[in-house]
Amino acid sequence: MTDQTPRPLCLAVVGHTNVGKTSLLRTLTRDVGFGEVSHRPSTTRHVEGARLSVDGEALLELYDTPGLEDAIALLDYLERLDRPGERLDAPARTERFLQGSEARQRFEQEAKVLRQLLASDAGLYVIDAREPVLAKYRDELQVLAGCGKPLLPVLNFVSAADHREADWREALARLGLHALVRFDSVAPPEDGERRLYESLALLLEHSRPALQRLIDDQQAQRVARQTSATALIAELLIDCAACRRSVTQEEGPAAVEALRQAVRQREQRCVAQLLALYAFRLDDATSADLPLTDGRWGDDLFNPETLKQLGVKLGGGVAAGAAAGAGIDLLVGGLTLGLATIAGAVAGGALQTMRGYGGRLMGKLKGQRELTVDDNVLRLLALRQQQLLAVLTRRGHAALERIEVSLPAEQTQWREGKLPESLKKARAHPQWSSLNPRARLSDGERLEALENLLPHL
Ligand SMILES: Nc1nc2c(ncn2[C@@H]2O[C@H](COP(=O)(O)OP(=O)(O)O)[C@@H](O)[C@H]2O)c(=O)[nH]1
Ligand SMILES: [Mg+2]
Repeated sequence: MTDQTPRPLCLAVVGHTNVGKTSLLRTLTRDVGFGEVSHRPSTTRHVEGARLSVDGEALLELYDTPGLEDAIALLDYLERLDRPGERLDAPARTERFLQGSEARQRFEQEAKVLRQLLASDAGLYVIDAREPVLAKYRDELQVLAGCGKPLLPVLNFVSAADHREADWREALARLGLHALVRFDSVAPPEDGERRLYESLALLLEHSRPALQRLIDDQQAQRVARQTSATALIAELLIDCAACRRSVTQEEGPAAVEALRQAVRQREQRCVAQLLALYAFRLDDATSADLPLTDGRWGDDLFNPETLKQLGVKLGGGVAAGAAAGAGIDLLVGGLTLGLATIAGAVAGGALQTMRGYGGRLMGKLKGQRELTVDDNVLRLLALRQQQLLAVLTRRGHAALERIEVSLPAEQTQWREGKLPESLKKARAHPQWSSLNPRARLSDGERLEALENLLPHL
C-alpha cells in the first residue's frame, strides 16, 4: 500500500462481558442494527467489524470482540509460561500463549480477543462504571496490556446515578492508564464522540489527521441533519395550515373525521422521515394520538391574504367586513368584488388563483363550508415534532427504549402568542398543501413561506 492510500486506523473494542462494547459500536457507527445487544452475558461470540468512511475513504475500522470471561485464570496461566531461567516480557508471553494449545481450548474466547487486539492499532477498553473495581477487571487489563498496544479506557454508563468514576480513575492510573473518556452508549454526551477521537489522537499521533477528518465530518453531518429536520417540520406545518376541505352541512361530521385522519397520517409521515434521517427504526417511536379537537370552520375566503393574492385593494366597509369574518351579505359583495377584479387578475397572471377562488366562492354560495386545521393543532404539531427532534439528537444508537412522542414541558414559543406569519399566509393558499388536490408544492411563495418558518423551529 502506498502513502496516498493509508490503511484505516484499526481499533479493537475490548472488555468484560456486558459492559456495553457492542452498544458503543452501535453508537459510533450510528447503526442500530450492528451486532446483538443484550442484557444477557456473552451475546457476542465472534469478532465483528464496522468501517467508517469519509468521502469514500475508509478512515476507521472498529472491531467488536467477545467478553473476556476468565482473565484471572488466564493471567495465572500467562505468568507460568516462562521456562526455567527465562523472563519474558508481556508481549512475548502473549505470543507464546497464542501459539500454544490452550489458546484453542480452555482460553479460546480470550485468545480471539488478544489476536484481534494484536492485529489492531489500539484498543478501546470499555468499562461499566457502575461496577466496583474488582480483581477480575484489574487482571483483565493486565492481560490486555500484554499485547503492547495503546489502550484507551472508555467509562461507559456514566449517566447512571451510582457510577464509580473516581474509583476507576484511581485504579486505571495505578495501571499506568491516565487518559480515559467518559461515555454513555444509550445517552451519549453531546461531544462524546469528538472527545473519544481526540483522546485517541493523543495516543496515536500518526492517526491525528484521519481522526480530525472524522470529527469534522461528523460535525458537518450533525449540522446537515438539523437543517433537514427543521425543513421537514416546516413542511408538515405548511401542509396542515394550508389544508382545506369544502363540505356541505351534511358532510360535516364525516369531513371532520377525515381531516383528523389526514393530519394524523401527515404527522406520522414526518415522524417516519425524522427517524430515517437520524438512522433510527420506524418502531423506535410511538406517538400518542393527536388530541385533535374539531376542525376549524373558517372564512378564509375573506382572509386579507386571499384578497391580496387577487390584487384586490380593500377599501372601507369591505375591508372591515373581511377582517371581521365575512357573512353572506359580504359574500355577495365579495362576488361583485371578485368579478370586478377578474380582468386585473388575468392581466396580472393570477388567472389560476382566480379560478380556484371563484370555485370556492361558488361552493360557499351553494351552502358549502370550509373546514381547516385548528390553530391549536398546528401548535401541537410544532411542539411534538420539535420534542421528537430534541430526543433524536441526544439518543444513542444503542438505546433500546422506545421514544414517547409527547409534549415538552418548558417550551413556550409555540404554546402561546401569535402563530408565525407563514402559517397564516398558508391558510389562504390551499394549493400549498400536499393534503389538498391540485397541490403546487414548488410554488415560489410557498418555498418562501417555508424559509420564513425555519427560524421559528
Ligand atoms: N444505560 C446504559 N445502558 C447500556 C450502556 N451500554 C450498554 N448498555 C446496556 O447494557 C447491556 C449490555 O450491552 P452490550 O452492548 O450487549 O454489552 P457487551 O456484552 O459488552 O457487548 C445492554 O442491555 C445495553 O442496552 C450505557 O452506556 N448506558
Ligand atoms: Mg457484545
